Amino acid sequence: MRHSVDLTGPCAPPEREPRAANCGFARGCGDAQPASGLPDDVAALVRDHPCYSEEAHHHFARMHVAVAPACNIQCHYCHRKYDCANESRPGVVSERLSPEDAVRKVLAVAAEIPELSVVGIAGPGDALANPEAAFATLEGIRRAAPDLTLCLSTNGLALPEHVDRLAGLGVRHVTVTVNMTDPAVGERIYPWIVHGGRKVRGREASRILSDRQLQGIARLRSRGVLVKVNSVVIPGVNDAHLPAVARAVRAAGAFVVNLVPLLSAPEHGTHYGLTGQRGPTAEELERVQAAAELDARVMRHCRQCRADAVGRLGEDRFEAYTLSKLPPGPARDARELRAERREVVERARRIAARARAEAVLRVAGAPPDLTARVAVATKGGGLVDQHFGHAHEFLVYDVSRDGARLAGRRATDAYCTGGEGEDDALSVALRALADCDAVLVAKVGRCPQGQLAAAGIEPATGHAFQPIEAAALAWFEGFAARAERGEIVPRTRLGDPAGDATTEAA
Ligand code: CLF
Ligand code: SF4
Repeated sequence: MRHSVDLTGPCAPPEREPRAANCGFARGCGDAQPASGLPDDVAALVRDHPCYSEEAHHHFARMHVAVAPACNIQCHYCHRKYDCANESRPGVVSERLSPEDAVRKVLAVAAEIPELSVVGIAGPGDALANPEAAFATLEGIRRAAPDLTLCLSTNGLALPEHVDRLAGLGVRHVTVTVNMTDPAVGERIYPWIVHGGRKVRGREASRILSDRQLQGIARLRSRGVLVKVNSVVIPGVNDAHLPAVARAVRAAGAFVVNLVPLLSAPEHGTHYGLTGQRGPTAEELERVQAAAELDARVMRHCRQCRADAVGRLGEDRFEAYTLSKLPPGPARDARELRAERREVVERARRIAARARAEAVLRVAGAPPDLTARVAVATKGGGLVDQHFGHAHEFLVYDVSRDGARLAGRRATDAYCTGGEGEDDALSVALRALADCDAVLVAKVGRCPQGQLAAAGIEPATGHAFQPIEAAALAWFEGFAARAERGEIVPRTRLGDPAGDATTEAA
């Protein structure tokens, strides 16, 4: 069942004129910035960055080098002592690196993963609270592998004084985590900061932090750096406030906003985890994203990476690249290999774009208010090519005659382990996909097939190995035809966001 969505709450989007189907602006007429169709210079900056471009994340990999152990603030959702190889969340890291080791590791990884396009510093503390190590690392990578894009993530407290050096080094992508602009909200997230050599607490701490974050974003923008803002969605603390945060950071010059769910399991040992502060449901997260999207471009494919993550988003290969496992001696220069991989990706992109355009033409006659939600199992590479039982996550797309748009991702446990189906994992997957009309997979076993169908989720293998968006649209073509023949009653129609109708087989 698609859950009903309460759009009357604090995050409800304000009333607005309906948007024309061909309109590229999030707010319809009056918006200052198209949701798509970027200026050429910006398009070039996001094209191969797996976080700044949803499409690029199918093809390109990133790696983080954990050279920044210290932090200058405390967030109630952070506890960096905890480490677990199965854990994927910011701040978690298996080993810390010196700048020299970081450069050595980057070159070793780049020699084996030609789709690597970005190297970032994302902790485990704050990159700019460790400026010597951070800049020595960035400079070393810039010298050794100038074709790799440099990226950095920070809480923003020490950002204003480092903007010029970052820009001078050719860093064009910086993420700032902004969870509030209102200190009354901030004092419930940050117990203290260290500023000017002293510990500051309470609202004053959040006021200083917010001022410096907005100042830093504006300075970065003035130096031509693309700023991504991450905001942690904390129900009952800042969820209602985040649309205002999105407005403020966009006004300061941020390019995209990434709203990520609070992770607060008690075993993580964080203040929120220990005091019972929960994270948002998938539905709550989507509601905040929809409200923020009225004012800013919103990222929906974040995987909340570890500070030592390696590989494409959604795959974690960090264990294969610990220092003790790196090959001895200098790594080979793999620049040519990376250039060849870029050409392969360009060919795949052209094929996917052609398939998408053809599929959009085929669904052009579908009712304008008809929409469906489909989950996709993919190994990466932009194809529907994962077995249902092997999927650890599904990408969820909203599909209509205008195209297929990523709505988010749903993490699950792989149902099939060692050839056996796990009932518990199947229940997790069924819950995760409860609001989907179909799941597109390369293959699916008979048992899960039956249970998916019984839950109102069509298991579809007819689009295996097709590019994702074209596959989703091709499935939608059949869905629209069945709806027209009266064989199904679609549970949602565009303009009926409550989505509380049910799908019924005729
Ligand atoms: Fe890393 Fe962050 Fe750069 Fe990406 S991650 S520093 S912008 S290269 Fe990406 Fe990971 Fe989400 Fe970050 S998926 S947590 S947004
Ligand atoms: Fe942890 Fe990052 Fe917050 Fe510092 S800024 S306390 S490293 S989450």
